[in-house]
Amino acid sequence: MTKALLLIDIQNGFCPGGNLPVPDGDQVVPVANALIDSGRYDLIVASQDWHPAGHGSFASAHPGKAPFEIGELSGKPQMMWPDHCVQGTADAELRPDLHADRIDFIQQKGQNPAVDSYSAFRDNDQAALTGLADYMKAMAVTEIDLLGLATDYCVKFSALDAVDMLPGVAIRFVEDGSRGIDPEGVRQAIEEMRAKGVEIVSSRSLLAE
Ligand code: VGL
Ligand code: ZN
Repeated sequence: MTKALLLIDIQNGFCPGGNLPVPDGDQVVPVANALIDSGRYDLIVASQDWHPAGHGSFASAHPGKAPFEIGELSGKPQMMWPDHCVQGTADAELRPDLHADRIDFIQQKGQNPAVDSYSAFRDNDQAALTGLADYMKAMAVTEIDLLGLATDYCVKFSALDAVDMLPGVAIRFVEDGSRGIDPEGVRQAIEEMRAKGVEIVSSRSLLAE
């Protein structure tokens, strides 16, 4: 058994004070740290939203569009985000209070300005792979517990892709280690994950195993 912990986008930009703050986003850090420090994982991976300046998901790249409106990117509907997680800025750094010295591998994503990439495994158009699925296969991963930011975007799409791209691997979503942008979106995300076979768990139950 190779147990992996997958930490999704626990970055300054998605926490209070960041450019795309998720309500209470910083509260996932102690949960992530407790799991990191538990010693129960053979492999710890973090994803990092890593956009070039002027990325096509930014409202600022679309004249007349405001953040959180629906726009278009490469001919497809795209949520217009505030500028966030620009490569090399403090906004894109992992949270400084995350126990990052224990992280084995960081998967960056979202570098292509013409397509967004919510999932840590592939772009939203499902064409370009990040390489994370192959990495996890090479490491013979059998279980993935995932958590982070934001439940209704990057966490959800990463979980759904993990089910599709890593057949036979047990995927679990750690609910108390995750926060979302929109409460209704979070409710739907949890339903979608559950329907796809993702187990919904708490850090307390994991730490008691
Ligand atoms: C995310 C919106 C835009 C996320 C990333 O990490 O959930 N959301 N980029
Ligand atoms: Zn982004």
